[in-house]
Amino acid sequence: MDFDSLYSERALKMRSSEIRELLELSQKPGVISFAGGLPNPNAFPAEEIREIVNRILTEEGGKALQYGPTAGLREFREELVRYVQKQGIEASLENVFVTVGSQQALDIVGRVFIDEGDVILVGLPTYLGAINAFLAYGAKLVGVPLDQNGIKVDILEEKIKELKQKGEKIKIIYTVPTFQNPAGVELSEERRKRMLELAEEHDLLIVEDEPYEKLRFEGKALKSIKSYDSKGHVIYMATFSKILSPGFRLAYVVAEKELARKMIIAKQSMDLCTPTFTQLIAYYYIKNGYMEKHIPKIVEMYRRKRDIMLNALEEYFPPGCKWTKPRGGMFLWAELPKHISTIEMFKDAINEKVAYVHGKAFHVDGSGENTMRLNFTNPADELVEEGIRRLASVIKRRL
Ligand code: PMP
Ligand code: G9A
Repeated sequence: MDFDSLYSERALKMRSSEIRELLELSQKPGVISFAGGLPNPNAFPAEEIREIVNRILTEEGGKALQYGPTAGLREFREELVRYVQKQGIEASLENVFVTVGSQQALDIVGRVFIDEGDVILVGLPTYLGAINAFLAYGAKLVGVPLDQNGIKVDILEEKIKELKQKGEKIKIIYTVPTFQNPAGVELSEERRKRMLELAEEHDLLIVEDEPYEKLRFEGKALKSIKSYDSKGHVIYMATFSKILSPGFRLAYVVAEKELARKMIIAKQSMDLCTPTFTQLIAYYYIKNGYMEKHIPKIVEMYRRKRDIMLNALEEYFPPGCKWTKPRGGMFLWAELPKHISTIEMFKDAINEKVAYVHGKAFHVDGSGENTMRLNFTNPADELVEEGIRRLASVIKRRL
């Protein structure tokens, strides 16, 4: 049977994710993995969750185990409205809906807004899961370089003008403003405002994807682009994966109400509803004030791990390597001398029992072959140092 002839055009555009493929390899015994964006298992608040689950099953089992509304449980959405309002985002119930992780929200964005050839502007580098979700809908992805302050908005503006002149249909600017995945950098306040102005000027949407903004180790919290958005250009999304549990598969979107309605309709045929059980757990977790107390504990743990990684990089990495010094989040980004391919080097790394994600995976223009992403949150403290030591010896052999 020739299965290939049965696939849809869409399926033929789907690409496998290096991160997902690496997950199994990097979880092999003895491998120290800096690959996946995994929280540390000690950051999961199992005790509080046990207490909440017991109470839910005793008092609200009928609701917790039942189907729910596609947009999410009403009480949870109401809590989320209060939660985002505290961050300066103006929202009411009809602006907020719950999704199965922000990965689903990205997929919904593709489904609702993208026709074959529509342009989405993304960072160089950018989050691989977004690249793959958008490509599956036939998006044309155009990269804009980043620096320490995030996407370079002057180049963004040039690209928009250039693409428009060529008659391209630009729809979306996709950004992870705070502690970006993969580079760990932060979009400055000035650039946030400028990006919104550009979206307004050129009738574009901004997809503001913020899994990491609450994982701030130092510096002043910046306002989200959504909080400046009075005209409905910004679709904001945030997830509970990095601050509570990725196994819950819970995230939420804040969008202008017409857009939210359309996105909820798309979601209806994807999953009917987000699991009610985990929504209720997260609802009580926030409502009981656990979240506020939990986040500083994770921040402390992850700050320590970041410092261990930065110190180990200073100590072991050979001259000619550079890396970012993230002020929060879960990743840093390393650049090796130009002639080293982190794709080719990967097999040596696995032989030495250390894993990373090669940087080319995050570049929509095929560049970045001498770069890599390092996650510092998942391994135990002592393994962070040992892993960098192993990686350094692999690099030195390539020099
Ligand atoms: N967006 C970004 C930038 C991410 O880093 C991730 C997870 N690594 C996601 C979306 C998806 O997260 P989830 O589906 O677990 O909410
Ligand atoms: O395991 C995943 O796919 C979620 C993490 C994403 C990442 O590593 O960027």
